[in-house]
Amino acid sequence: MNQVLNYIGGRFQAAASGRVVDNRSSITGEVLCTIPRSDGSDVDAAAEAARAARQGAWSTWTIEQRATLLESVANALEARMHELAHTESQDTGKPLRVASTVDIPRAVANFRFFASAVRQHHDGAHEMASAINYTLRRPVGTVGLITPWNLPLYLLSWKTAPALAMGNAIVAKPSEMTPMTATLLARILDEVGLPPGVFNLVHGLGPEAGQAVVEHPDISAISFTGGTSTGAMVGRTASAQFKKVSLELGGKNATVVFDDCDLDKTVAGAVRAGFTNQGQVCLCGSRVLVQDSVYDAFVPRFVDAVSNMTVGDPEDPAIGMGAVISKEHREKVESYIALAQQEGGHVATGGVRPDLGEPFDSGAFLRPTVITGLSIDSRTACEEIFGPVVTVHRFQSESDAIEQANGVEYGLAASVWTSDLGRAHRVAAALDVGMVWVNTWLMRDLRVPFGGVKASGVGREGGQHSLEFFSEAKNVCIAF
Ligand code: TXE
Repeated sequence: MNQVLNYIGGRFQAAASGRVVDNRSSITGEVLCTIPRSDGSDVDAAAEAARAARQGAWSTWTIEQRATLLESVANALEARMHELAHTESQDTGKPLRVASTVDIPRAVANFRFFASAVRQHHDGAHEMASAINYTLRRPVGTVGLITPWNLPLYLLSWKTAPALAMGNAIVAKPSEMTPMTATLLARILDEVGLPPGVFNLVHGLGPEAGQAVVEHPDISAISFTGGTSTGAMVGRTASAQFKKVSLELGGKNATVVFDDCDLDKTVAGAVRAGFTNQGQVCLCGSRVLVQDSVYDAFVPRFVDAVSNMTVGDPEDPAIGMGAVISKEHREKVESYIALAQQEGGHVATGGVRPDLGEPFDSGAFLRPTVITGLSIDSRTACEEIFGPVVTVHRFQSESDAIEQANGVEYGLAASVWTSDLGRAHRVAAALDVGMVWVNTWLMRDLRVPFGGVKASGVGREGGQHSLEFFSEAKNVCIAF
């Protein structure tokens, strides 16, 4: 895949301007491919193709036809699992093992799940003394899907499947840093017979192609996953045009460790929560809050487990962590490690680049890092780093734990580790977040609401929440 193309109106094509941007490997630093540097004119063409598709045969497709198509997409993704996983790993730097067991299987599951969910979705009827109300669900129209680089196909499929299920047309803008599996998805949608113009893919830079999607008057809803500051801009622009908006943004999630936890499970869980996908998941537990009475038992075991993690060639099945997304991102993460030391933190493990030899020394690898001794309100402990860096803090009581966990601008997720059922319920209820896991992390049921509060976003995705976001409810009241 030397040159990735846009997919507009059923045709693979370059940007109208002919301009391209390089997409570099974070594993070796080499150019993997070029992508079209699309601008407003490409987004206009995509929105026009989407409008034509909505006015064409697509509007007559039944729920059953759309669900069957989603199943065909799932089957086609599954048949190309190896190619997709390999491409995702090369494009992101994540271990091939992770792409093969998490990212691509989840993309398959997203299409299967929404095929089933849309068949079963129903709205209630409300009877009155002399009338009955019922709700019709109509597509929103053309929807803009803007996705990040950390879980490229996983997140694009999480939005594409429910948007198609509800009969919308799509203009998708994947991250410029990870364009490749989106292009493979476009090929698959083409092959399984989605009518031209229903799914359009526009590659390019955020402030150019992404901004044009958000601003386009014919795009009626925006589903965005990405950074909080970008999300704020997207929200402002889209709301001013009365578009529906779903914003899934950043997090600074707490892993809360009580002294009555199962220590073995908690250490393993905290490592997984901290460092999955090189710490580049919005749900990652990047602040570990540990009860004082178990701090000295937990921290050395946690640090030891992190020290033993392997970092290197993403194709090596035994590897624990691959590369972060880019050298620029590694520099940002390293600047936080330097800041932590200025703020009085102690690097208990990591903080350095591994010595892997070429070609990997030209990539963006970083040892997993644990920092202790920081104040809970230090910048390092409060700002989203989005890399393999975890800070560890002490707390005394349940109420301290809740106060510390809630003391950040974000409110996405938390995990609570305890064997006291009452405490689990109390703490889960008191945390200002959209999702709480107890004695686990990132265990997902696709039916449940997904999303955050405060600076972590607006709205919920998942199950009926996604189907409702990607449709408009219309009430019909019939008098007897
Ligand atoms: O995200 P951006 P970036 C966080 C994380 C990371 C930071 C920046 O902290 O370090 O965000 O990452 C498109 N109008 N997360 O720079 O910029 C962009 O092209 C419309 C958290 O990658 O938010 C891409 O497709 N679109 C996160 C998408 O927005 C614009 C995952 C996300 O890019 C745009 C990733 C604009 N003006 C990063 N500017 C999570 N919550 O999972 C950019 N884009």
